[in-house]
Amino acid sequence: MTELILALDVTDRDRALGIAHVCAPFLDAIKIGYPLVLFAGLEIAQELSSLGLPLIADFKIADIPYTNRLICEEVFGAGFHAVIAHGFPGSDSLRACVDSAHAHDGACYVVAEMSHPGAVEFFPEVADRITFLAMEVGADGIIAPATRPERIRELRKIVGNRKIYSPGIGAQGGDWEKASSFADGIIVGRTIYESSDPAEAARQFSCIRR
Ligand code: OMP
Repeated sequence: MTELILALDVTDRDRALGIAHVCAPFLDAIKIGYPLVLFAGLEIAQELSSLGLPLIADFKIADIPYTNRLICEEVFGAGFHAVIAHGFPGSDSLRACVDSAHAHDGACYVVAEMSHPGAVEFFPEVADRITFLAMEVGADGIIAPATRPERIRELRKIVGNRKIYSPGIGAQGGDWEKASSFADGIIVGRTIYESSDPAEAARQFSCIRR
């Protein structure tokens, strides 16, 4: 079964809560990033906690180890269950995120390669190294692009049984079928939350992914 993760990049607290509630039965996790947290605060994690779903904080953390640790402590203290971090700042920075996540019984996922068109300018050259680093420091998995499913397949060789979550389905042009044959989970935002019926859109993903 491929997991379905809702990217809740909605900049209105009440709308975000409403969409999360109606979609929840079809989801395996909710990913929340700057767009929603900047509007609604980290408290949004507590407000979503009654859904009983893992909450992934997508801050693409990319700082020095000390600052990374401070960020992670705030995020896990607020009730999130996982963080997404960048690997390019290096092993010490990434290890700070992984160690903080594991100290809270949480998870850390590392951006190996991004999904947007501009990602081809830098990422393909470093994606393998970032993925090896993620495995070396004990990260729980990586983020890899649904827009380039052949890259997910390649990175799988490094990741083994650890998780690959894949964004870029729908609005960015990625195909769910190809991505879900190589990834453990798909991350879907606009195709669900901009739908006239978000619950039905989530339900459809939840059917086709099994
Ligand atoms: P939609 O394009 O609306 O489905 O949203 C995709 C979600 O995945 C957004 O929250 C992005 O920030 C996130 N994302 C990417 O789109 N591409 C990446 O390479 C990495 C991420 C991510 O780390 O989640």
